Amino acid sequence: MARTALITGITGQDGAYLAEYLVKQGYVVHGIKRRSSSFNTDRIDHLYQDPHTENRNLILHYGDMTDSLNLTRIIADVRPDEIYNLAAQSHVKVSFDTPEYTANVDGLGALRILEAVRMLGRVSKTRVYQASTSELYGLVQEVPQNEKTPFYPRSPYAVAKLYAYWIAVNYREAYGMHVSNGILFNHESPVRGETFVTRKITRAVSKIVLSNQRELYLGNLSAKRDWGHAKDYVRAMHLILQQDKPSDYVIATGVTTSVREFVRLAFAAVGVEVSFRGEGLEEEAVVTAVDKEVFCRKVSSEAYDKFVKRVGEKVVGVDSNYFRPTEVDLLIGDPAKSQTVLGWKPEYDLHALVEDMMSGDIKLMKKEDYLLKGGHRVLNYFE
Ligand code: NAP
Ligand code: F7E
Repeated sequence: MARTALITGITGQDGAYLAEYLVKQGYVVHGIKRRSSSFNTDRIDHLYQDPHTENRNLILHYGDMTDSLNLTRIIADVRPDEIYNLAAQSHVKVSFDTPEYTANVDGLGALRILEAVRMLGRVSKTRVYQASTSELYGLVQEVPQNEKTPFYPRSPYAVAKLYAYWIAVNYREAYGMHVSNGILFNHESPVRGETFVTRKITRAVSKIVLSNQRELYLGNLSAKRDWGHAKDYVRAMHLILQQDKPSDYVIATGVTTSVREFVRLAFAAVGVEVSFRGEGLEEEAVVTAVDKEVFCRKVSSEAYDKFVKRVGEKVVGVDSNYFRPTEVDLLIGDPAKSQTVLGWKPEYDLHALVEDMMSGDIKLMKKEDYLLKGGHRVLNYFE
């Protein structure tokens, strides 16, 4: 019998990669999708099966993390072997604007899932993965951060996720439930949400080199993050639920990089050298050189002729609107436990991640350009 997984947040970055991975492993995957005025299934369209198809391995259900009746009914109907609770209002800056909603979805949402499993008598039948986060470390108390590092959350998002982390631990200890926290450090991909900093950078750099945008504005360029690839991180989620005993795991690369350096790497991926000058709100990046061979190969020779005229010009500036009321300055994870216990190792390093994101966005921006000029092709991120 195929195993059954239920993924909340299946339309998000991780939900899409996880669904693809589990379908390949032979699972029947159920996903919860909230109602929206547009389809919002771009990331999983390549997996979608018409409801009239027999023996489907991807089935979507309408639902919402704020609706416990709905979540309970879905869990009762699906009777999953594994639940991956990935749904969240996941943007840290937005959580300062929507703190109550974030607490409801990210904090109480986790409780609703756990309590539904318990009420339905599925404690020994359903394993639960809770999407915890390196944001829990916030104002870091130790460098690097491991499973024993004390938490110090710095945003409504992180505080909501702190509740979810501890309610998961509590259900494990109180009821013997197989529930585990994956404390995942930042992970990105070509389908990362467009307003997270890495994707904001790779999209903008792609538009800038295609001469469709002049400048990119960012917030704190000095923030440092431990960035990995989502494709590697969903493998870790699955491994965590395959362990005999539930536990909590840090998933990270062990390498940290500043936002400023990520910008430099994104331009470098298409043969453009930029250098930073000035400080604080006056800091900016200017183009210092263009490698013709790399640029023509990665972008196009047509675009080269236009872009090369921008040597010496500003392409990146700072806008204080992107600063956060309380910032997380430095994150770097210690993945020793996940490497030894789970045998997990990432395949992508930062350079491979930047390459993947830049080639995805160059392709996408060329298509958007084509659409703007009257083409009618449907954009599909996974093409
Ligand atoms: P994401 O791309 O923002 O996806 C979030 C998913 O949650 C989307 O499918 C979204 O639906 C859904 N969602 C939001 N509010 C909902 C609600 N009220 N009811 C039902 N579904 C709702 O996030 P991600 O990067 O894939 O991250 C997955 C999980 O891991 C999140 O819990 C995040 O907080 C956590 N996490 C992420 C990272 C990271 O670096 N990516 C690191 C650590 C932890 P829509 O598509 O309709 O918006
Ligand atoms: O910011 C700085 C910003 O929004 C990273 C979520 O997936 O990972 C993510 O949270 C850093 C911060 O991710 C801009 O101030 C500078 O220091 O890409 P981000 P995040 O806040 O680390 C964790 C692990 C999660 O759990 C979350 O769900 O970059 N930064 N300039 C900027 N950030 C953004 N978004 N936009 C800027 O213009």
